[in-house]
Amino acid sequence: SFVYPCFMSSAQSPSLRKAIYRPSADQHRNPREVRVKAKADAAAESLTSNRLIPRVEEKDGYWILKPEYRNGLNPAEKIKLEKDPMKMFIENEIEQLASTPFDTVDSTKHGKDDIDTRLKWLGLFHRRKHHYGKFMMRFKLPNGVSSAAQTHYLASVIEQYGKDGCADVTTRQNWQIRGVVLQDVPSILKGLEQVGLSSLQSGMDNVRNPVGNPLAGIDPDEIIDTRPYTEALSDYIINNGKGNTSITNLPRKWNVCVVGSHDLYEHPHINDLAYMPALKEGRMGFNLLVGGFFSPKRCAEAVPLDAWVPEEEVVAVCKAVLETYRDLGTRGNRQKCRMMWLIDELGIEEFRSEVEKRMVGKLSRAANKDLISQTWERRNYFGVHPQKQKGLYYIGLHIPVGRLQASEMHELASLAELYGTGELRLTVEQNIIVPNVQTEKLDAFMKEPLLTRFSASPSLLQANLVACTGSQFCGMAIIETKARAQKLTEDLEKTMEVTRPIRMHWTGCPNSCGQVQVADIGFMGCMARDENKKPCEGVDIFLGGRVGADSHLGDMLLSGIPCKNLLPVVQEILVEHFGAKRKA
Ligand code: SRM
Ligand code: SF4
Repeated sequence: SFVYPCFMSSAQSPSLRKAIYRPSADQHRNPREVRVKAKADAAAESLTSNRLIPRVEEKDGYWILKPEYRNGLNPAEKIKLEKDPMKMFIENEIEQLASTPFDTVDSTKHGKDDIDTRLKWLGLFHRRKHHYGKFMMRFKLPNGVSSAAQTHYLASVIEQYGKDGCADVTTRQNWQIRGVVLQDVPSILKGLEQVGLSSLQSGMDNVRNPVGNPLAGIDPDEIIDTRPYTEALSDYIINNGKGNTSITNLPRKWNVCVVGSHDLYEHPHINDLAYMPALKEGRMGFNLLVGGFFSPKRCAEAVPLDAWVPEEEVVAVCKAVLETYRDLGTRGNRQKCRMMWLIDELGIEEFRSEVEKRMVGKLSRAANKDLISQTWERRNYFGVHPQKQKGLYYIGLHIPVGRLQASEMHELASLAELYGTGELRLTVEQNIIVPNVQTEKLDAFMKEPLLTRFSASPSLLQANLVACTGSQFCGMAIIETKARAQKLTEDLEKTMEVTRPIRMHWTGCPNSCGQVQVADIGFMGCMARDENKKPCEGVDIFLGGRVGADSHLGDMLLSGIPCKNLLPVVQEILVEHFGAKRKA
């Protein structure tokens, strides 16, 4: 039988069994209530009343750490203390920064901190390591809905940067654009405002893009249209594009999603706050999950808060959860600052009562059951599907590893205008859905040449392929991801026959932006050793992540596989775990 380059198959090899990374129940596995209860009991015993005193206070409109909590801070906290990053937007410091020569700004520590860190509050990420002087820009695109004007505008920005300019669909159903130079930022910010987009608060210790059902409002089987909620959340988060300083000094990043269908396209189990549609006494509302996150040292699935809110309190409870986290979260070791660490420390009941304190009125206990079917099979959104509106269809298109050039964005937006309403829907698998196409226009749409590149019927291996940015642009990357993911998938298609979709995710480092833990097969970048013991780019391979009703996180199966030896390893995994056959 086939021998892995590093290990035997997991069933056969004792050394591999030892090497398999098994996260403790504490980290991954799913006995949610048991874990939370145990922590709550321990926490209740050890909590002192001082622990519930807020650690931040408002000063001149900004939230800062009280002096008595400034010991042992991590570097990001020190940068925030020196100057609130939102000042660069709210007090328009960006104008002056953009008109100063880049080298001059970059010649002081303060300037470097502005460029590399504080500008992330404006959605600007300096690509110092691989593209000095060039920025990636990220947005708020609630529910992943992009109008034709927005898509054309973003395309027009990147096209002026030639080969440096391109765009990505991200794993939070968002756009990112590349090649931006500082001097252009003030005019880009104005352009964004004109098309109803904002880049505010999209990096560092801020709330990320609110994710919703990509089929919201058009899916005949949806439970609830998530758009009003994701939009309301986004409006609150960035204060309608003016910046919301009350939540821009969080202890760490924070993710939110609103679930709209049984498919759980939104990945509620890996968000810091997830709204699960649930009826209580005949009223529509949401049960809440809290604390899901990934980080290099720990991954945790969200746990129930035992709370239900009616529809009209969606924003109020988000605000209360965020303020609890802002006030009480710790700000030392960056690896221990995500909200789940606070939940663990306080215990879920105490955390819940702190949330309640920050709301007007009482927080209801969870509805007995949410409305998510436990037996639902997650649907494939590629190709043509009827909408709930008679005579209209949506068409799911595959965007290889989420990467687009300016001309392709323009063309997609134009097609959406010609055949639909101009709208595009971005998905967390880095794909795009074109909604609102009339029956009589379907045939012509399906014949459009762009569909040879962005297929409506991608192969079972290509369809759900996800890859984070990787070393082409990301300074944290250990390996290149997007091109490699494509190449391996093409090689697998040539050599293997599969009978069902297989979700392969690539992520360039343990931050897991490419969410390998939710994939059927996940590839996480690491340094490995080749046959001559020389260091080379490699991956740790994850297996068994599930999405949908029985969602849970996958485990590491193999570690340190050199990328160049990957094809036979993955072929074997496909045969052993996914019933694939080798082509003759
Ligand atoms: Fe991420 C940092 C890209 C989704 C966990 N992520 C980064 C940075 C900003 C690092 C940097 O400064 O270079 C990456 C920018 C690279 C670039 O040039 O594009 C980056 N993350 C991405 C994107 C673009 C991956 C993609 O190709 O789609 C995703 C953007 C989403 C968005 O629109 O906002 C992206 N990142 C995620 C996700 C997935 C999710 O949200 O479902 C995660 C794991 C989930 C989570 O956060 O709980 C994720 N990114 C991280 C982390 C680890 C966080 C932690 O608590 O340790 C970092 C590093 C950090 O924050 O210290 C990070
Ligand atoms: Fe960069 Fe790592 Fe995130 Fe990939 S997983 S985008 S390499 S930080």
